[in-house]
Amino acid sequence: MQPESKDRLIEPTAALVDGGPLTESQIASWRHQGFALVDGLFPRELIRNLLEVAQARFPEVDSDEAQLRNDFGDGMTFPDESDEFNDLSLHLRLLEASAQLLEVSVHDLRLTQSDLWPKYGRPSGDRGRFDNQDQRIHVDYPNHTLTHPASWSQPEAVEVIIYLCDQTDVGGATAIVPRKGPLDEAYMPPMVNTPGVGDVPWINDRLQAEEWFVQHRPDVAAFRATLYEREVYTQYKTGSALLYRHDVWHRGTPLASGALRLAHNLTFKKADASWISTLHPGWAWAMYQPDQRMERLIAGLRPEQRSVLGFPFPGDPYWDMEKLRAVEARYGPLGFDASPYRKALSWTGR
Ligand SMILES: O=C(O)CCC(=O)C(=O)O
Ligand SMILES: [Fe+2]
Repeated sequence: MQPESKDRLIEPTAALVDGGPLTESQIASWRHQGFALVDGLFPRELIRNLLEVAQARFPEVDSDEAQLRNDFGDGMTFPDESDEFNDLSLHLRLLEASAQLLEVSVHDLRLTQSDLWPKYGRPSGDRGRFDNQDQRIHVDYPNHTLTHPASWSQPEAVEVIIYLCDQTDVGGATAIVPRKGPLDEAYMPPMVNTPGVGDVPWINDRLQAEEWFVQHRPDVAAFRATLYEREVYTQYKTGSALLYRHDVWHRGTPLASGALRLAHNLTFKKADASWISTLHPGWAWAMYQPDQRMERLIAGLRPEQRSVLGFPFPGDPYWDMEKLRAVEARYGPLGFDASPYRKALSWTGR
């Protein structure tokens, strides 16, 4: 299940330096094939600093603790105490890229996932059915949405993996099955032939999941075998972003034994897609943290970034002068600038 021929390796392509940030061909790749692997979205320094923070946060590769980590629990989640993590989660170039893909304004996006987790390379052998080293091919929608993704031409969310390492150093490419077009058998809805959906048990490990299908659903096992045959593999670099969708077949592949891969996963949805859940505690829950990270973040963000957390945008009918004064009283001491909201309010005369 490792990449053999060069045409199965996907190299990142550069984002635009000014404007965009995604190029027409990156947008077309996401829209038609279901993904784009993009470089140059973020300042190198931000990525470098976040990598340092994350390396200090997680167990060392050769520790016993590292060997026990076999899934994506216990990562860093938004809002973290690290400014770098929060800055990357709401980086304007990332928001603009997601807005381009979903064809909405940045302030009509909502953040529903931001977590960073380590993956440790471990020797092969039976690692258990929930192990994430060599994942079964899957789609991500089941643990993001209460319903089923809308038709392909009406995407409701963008998923992102920002890699903080180089694939050539650590392995662990993400395997993806590019969609061939509207008649592609692999992408005919409903997409239910995957572990954890309907009466199929949730199994993460590839060998054990496929064994289950061979035993219980041989026709589905044959279908899934075609997915593995069609995989391509991300040759990511430090700072590359994989932009994909909740309805794209993909999976994590094994790391080099003894290696550590750090990756930051995010999802942005369209504001009105209430059926797509936020994966973490509600953002206001962090207002209980003694370090006041969330208050400081809200106070310092730009209006469109606040809006991505659900804070009403300037001009939103939510606002009247009383509410604005109260919110200003709350965050003003931390540097909140109410003027964009006040200006929009003066236009509407409320
Ligand atoms: O680790 C990867 O490259 C992909 C992970 C993934 O698809 C998942 O955990 O859902
Ligand atoms: Fe996934």
